[in-house]
Amino acid sequence: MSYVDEVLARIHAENSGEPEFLQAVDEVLESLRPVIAQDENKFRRDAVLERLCNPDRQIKFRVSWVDDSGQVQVNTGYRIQFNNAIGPYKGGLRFHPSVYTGIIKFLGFEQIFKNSLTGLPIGGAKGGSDFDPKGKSDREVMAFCKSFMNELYRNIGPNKDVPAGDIGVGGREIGYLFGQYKKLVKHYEGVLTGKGIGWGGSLARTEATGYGLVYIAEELLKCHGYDMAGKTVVISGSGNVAIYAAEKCTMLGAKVVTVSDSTGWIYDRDGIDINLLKEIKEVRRERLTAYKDARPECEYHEGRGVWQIPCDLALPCATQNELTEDDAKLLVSNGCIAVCEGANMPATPEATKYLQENGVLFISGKASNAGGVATSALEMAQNSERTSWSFEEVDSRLKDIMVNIYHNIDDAAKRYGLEGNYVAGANIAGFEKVCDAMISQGI
Ligand code: NDP
Ligand code: 2IT
Repeated sequence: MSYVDEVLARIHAENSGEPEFLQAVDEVLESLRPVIAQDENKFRRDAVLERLCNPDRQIKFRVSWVDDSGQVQVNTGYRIQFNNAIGPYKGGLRFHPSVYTGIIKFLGFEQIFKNSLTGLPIGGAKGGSDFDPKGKSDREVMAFCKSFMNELYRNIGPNKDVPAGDIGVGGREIGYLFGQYKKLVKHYEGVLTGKGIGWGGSLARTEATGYGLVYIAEELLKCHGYDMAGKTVVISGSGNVAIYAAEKCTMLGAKVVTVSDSTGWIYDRDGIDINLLKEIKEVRRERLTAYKDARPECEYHEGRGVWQIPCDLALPCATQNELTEDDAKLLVSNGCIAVCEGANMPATPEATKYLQENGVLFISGKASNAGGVATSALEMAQNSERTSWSFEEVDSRLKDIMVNIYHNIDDAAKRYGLEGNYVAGANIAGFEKVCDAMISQGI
């Protein structure tokens, strides 16, 4: 049996209740076959793949807090520190009722390769809770965040592990978490990223994941003879990543015609009104039905459905496995040129395969959404220097990073005779740097 197959069998046997984690591992290890085949015995002897697929440590804790009625609520908190071969652990926190060990493991595993692709010194981790911020008052969110940090603080630090936002964790939550960390350790230090601009945050971090996604999409299109201007773009989600992807597409002269949330989706033929979307989602924290109320000429549909709308570029920016093989078929039959993942693992393996086999340019999330964590690393750099850079400075570094990622994954794919397979290119390029560091540092 090949070394890759041995490890896959072992990882599947040991993690059978965690389908999202297994999906992420399968994709990466399949891509690494040609790399491993070059010196299979050495990789096996060093147990490189087993070490990569088993987190350094998993922290799981109880979070008790009091709701507005006086009832005590109990949730579970997680921080999974996967790999720190190239820098301190880094990765977001997700607050969503679907969170369990398998989700955090898949995200932490992806984060190793993504962070490596940024070219910056950050290792891979992820955390979060099954807490659902939806419908909670500000005070309840604060109570939860403070209690969550009462456990998390002992495991993180600016040179150890630096969390940030993800689904359900934005500027408000980072503020409450930071306040409690500071209270507990009595240090003012850059332990979280995505902080407010007045207290250690970086300009352009809020925009970074969405903008970065569009910068890499623009480079991909440019290298294949297309221009962003005039393109029709379909986006899913309406959170941090979706909003700023839509904003940058619009700034570049493309037209974004859809957004979605977990209850429904909007089709706005005239182009999504970004300011209205921000007001509804970032300020009022309302559902997309409020967008329809404000713009009665657009269409609102319950459930899911954005991928049926004809487009040139599709940017899934909501959650894992939200773009299925049937959706991929619709995109292909409507003449879609490219799909770039804003979310983590939004396309199912079958969808990815179908898109690639039918000539759609496809960049996987660990490359295309790396702009968020890259800018988090820039926030860490600014905190270390006790300075802050201008929006233009951060934004131009972000753009350079995304353009570099595109060329690195393109080159890696070509080196292994897989030209145009950016999924394999991203997995290989992300792996090479981490693997070299692990081997250099010994056991
Ligand atoms: P937000 O919480 O800001 O927004 C998430 C959006 O996706 C919301 O519109 C939400 O709808 C929708 N959504 C979430 N879960 C589901 C679900 N199960 N079914 C349908 N819709 C869903 O999160 P972000 O924008 O930050 O994150 C979106 C994706 O991008 C995630 O995959 C995340 O891991 C990834 N990502 C985020 C980065 C960041 O910097 N924030 C960086 C890199 C990747 P609703 O409000 O109704 O739940
Ligand atoms: O998935 C991701 O890369 C993030 N949620 C951002 C992580 C970070 O540390 O900025």
